[in-house]
Amino acid sequence: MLFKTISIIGLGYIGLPTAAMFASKNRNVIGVDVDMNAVDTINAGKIHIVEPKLDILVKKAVEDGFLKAVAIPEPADAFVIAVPTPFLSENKTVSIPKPDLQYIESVSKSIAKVLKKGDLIVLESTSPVGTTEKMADWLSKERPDLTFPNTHGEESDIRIAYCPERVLPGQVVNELVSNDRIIGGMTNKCSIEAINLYKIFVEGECIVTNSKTAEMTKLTENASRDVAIAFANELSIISDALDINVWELISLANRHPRVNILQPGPGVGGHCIAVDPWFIASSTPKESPLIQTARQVNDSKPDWVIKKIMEKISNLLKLNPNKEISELTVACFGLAFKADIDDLRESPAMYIVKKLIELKGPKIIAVEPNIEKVSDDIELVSTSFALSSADIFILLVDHSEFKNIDLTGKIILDTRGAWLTKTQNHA
Ligand code: SAJ
Repeated sequence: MLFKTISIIGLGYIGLPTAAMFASKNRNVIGVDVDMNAVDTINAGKIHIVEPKLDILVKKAVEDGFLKAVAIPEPADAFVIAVPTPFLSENKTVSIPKPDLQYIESVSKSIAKVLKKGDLIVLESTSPVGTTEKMADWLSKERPDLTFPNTHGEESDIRIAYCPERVLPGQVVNELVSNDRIIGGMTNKCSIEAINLYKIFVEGECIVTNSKTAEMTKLTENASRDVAIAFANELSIISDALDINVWELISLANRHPRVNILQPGPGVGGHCIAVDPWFIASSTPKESPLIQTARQVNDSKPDWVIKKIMEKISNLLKLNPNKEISELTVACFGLAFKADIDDLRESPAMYIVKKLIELKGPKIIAVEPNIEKVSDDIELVSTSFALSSADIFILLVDHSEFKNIDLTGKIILDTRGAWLTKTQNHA
């Protein structure tokens, strides 16, 4: 199959760069999204998300006539699905949140209408194990005139594979090309077609497995990172109790040839690592105590940081008994979920700042160089304003702009290890 026309469903952080990549190889790409703002922006040759180098790729693809965006699926030779898999809305009250597959189900129903014999469908969305098989069931119910791999194996009219995305936000354009790809075809022919599709632009290796193992591989990658970060976060709490500098501790332990501890922080954010481990836990709750505990350790870290900030405030008030708490100002540096991006999804820094504001204690100001406006309740200020007006300084995100700020003699809480020297415990 030559894949003259390729449709990408979902034009977000993964779908849009993938669409632009296929278009850069002179394939006709039809991007589909329900968000009309995204559709109109892309058709104007612009982008609605922040990702380095993507603007140039999309502009060229649209100008050259290889990329267009639409709201309703049109016929194509291959369909790549990159829509979100959030939690079910009732999940805030249950201990193990369950994934919500409604977007994948509704996309399956809408592309079913335009399918023809020989088409390939690839699911890229992070999904619980078994979702690809469910998708094949949804599709075959919609189109009884076509055959699918779940019922007709190698002889099916339609090929289906699960091929997870694994790119790092901020480096998506490079990683899409260079990363290895996991190809989880429902049959061998499905895998061969999926490899043919990705080889249009992927320079990394395409490694074949079945769809369930491919689904689990993606979840395993992010759960493994979550567990590793939880270990670092727990070490930071232990070190604080024992009056040990955790950054020095980790750098010393990492001198061992087989030890590689990650960095503690104020918690784990983003829409991947803070979410995906629950997809394993929700399907195997009894078998996944370590993964669940890691989630809980990382999710509880922002509240621990708030407790530490409150300790700093009460120590300062003890030294200045004539001052009221409302006369103090706390400056929080960084709101994004990690360094040098503008993404606020599941950001522990945002959680901490919002909670501090709710406490109605000291005045809270925030510095966030990558975002112009957040919400009415958060007062964004410049670094120099924060330095001249705050009493306590909290580093929540280690953006490049913050690394060389001179805070000599100030009261600080450094959750990222960028301000404290390797041997300094307190400030
Ligand atoms: N973090 C720490 N300490 C560390 C590393 C990270 O506290 O040592 C925090 C970050 O500050 C952030 C969170 O973890 O809040 C997640 O950041 P990240 O850089 O680890 O990962 P993401 O969410 O940007 O991207 C991850 C990547 N997965 C892995 O590295 C296994 C990426 O390759 C995936 O494609 C992406 O999830 C995804 O889409 O699933």
